[in-house]
Amino acid sequence: MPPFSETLVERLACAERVAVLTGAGISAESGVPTFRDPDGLWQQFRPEELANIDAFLRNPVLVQGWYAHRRAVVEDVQPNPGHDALAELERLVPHFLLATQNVDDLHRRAGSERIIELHGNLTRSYCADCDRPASRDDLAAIDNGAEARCRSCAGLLRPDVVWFGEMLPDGAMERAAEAAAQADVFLSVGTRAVVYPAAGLPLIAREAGAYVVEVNVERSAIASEMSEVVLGPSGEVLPALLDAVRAFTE
Ligand code: BJW
Repeated sequence: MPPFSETLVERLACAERVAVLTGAGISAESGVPTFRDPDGLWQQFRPEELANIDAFLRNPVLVQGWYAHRRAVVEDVQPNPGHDALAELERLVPHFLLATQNVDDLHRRAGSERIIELHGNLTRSYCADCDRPASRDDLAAIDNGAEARCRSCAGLLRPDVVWFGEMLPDGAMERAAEAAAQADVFLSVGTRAVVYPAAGLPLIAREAGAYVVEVNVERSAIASEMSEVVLGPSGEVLPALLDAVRAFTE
């Protein structure tokens, strides 16, 4: 017995519009640590120490080093069958949008194209003072335990990610919210759903009448609001769901 319902398969197979929100859990099976699970990133580092501008300005070497470590981790791993299934789903559905909270670039590497990166992308950096984009060479000082600084103005270089208290990229939330409000089916995959405004997207979809489904190894903060909760690793659940949708339409 698959862990999902026939209703979900039918809704997805017939959907004109599908929107998806992903979180750290979808990359867990690639070997990228999540944020808040027992072996997650923030068990070693408290979020308030690292993921806000004040912490960065107070201790740039620590924060730049943490992100350099994470860049190395994501460059060393591959997208998993969960990422692949979402890239494939995009090709099956007439109108599709994937909003990800992840900064690891794995959806793009899996072939997804209709992506909104709500929290930015770890592979890019820029100057915190003059906004000039930084190259990988500009970050070389980090490997020697020194501050990486802008070659134009000597400002500190920071990752192109969204920290607590910062605005999401221009228009990102608006586009994601519009897709959520129009979706026939909305999938919320591998997120604890505690960080806003991203965690509000499934609720926007639900309020607008979508069939809203959570895929997670455990129930999230908003599981009780879902039309259906599918418990299991996304790298197994999503390919199985895709197979079932294909079988339904054949
Ligand atoms: C699996 C699995 C497997 C494991 N298969 N599943 C409204 C209400 C309350 C607060 C706020 C609000 N609006 C704004 C706020 C403040 C704040 C906020 O949300 N705070 C809360 C914590 C209370 N939000 C912000 O500050 C946001 N900005 C903003 O709102 O701007 C407007 C504004 C500005 C100024 C003043 C006021 C308003 C910005 C939020 C930025 C979040 N940034 C981070 C860091 C990004 C950079 C980096 O990567 O370092 O984004 S925080 C971190 O959490 C990261 C993640 O994207 C995000 C979400 O985490 P996620 O993905 O849910 O990960 P986990 O680890 O928590 O969960 C993993 C899940 O996977 C679990 O459920 C597992 O079970 C599951 N799982 N294996 C399936 N195999």
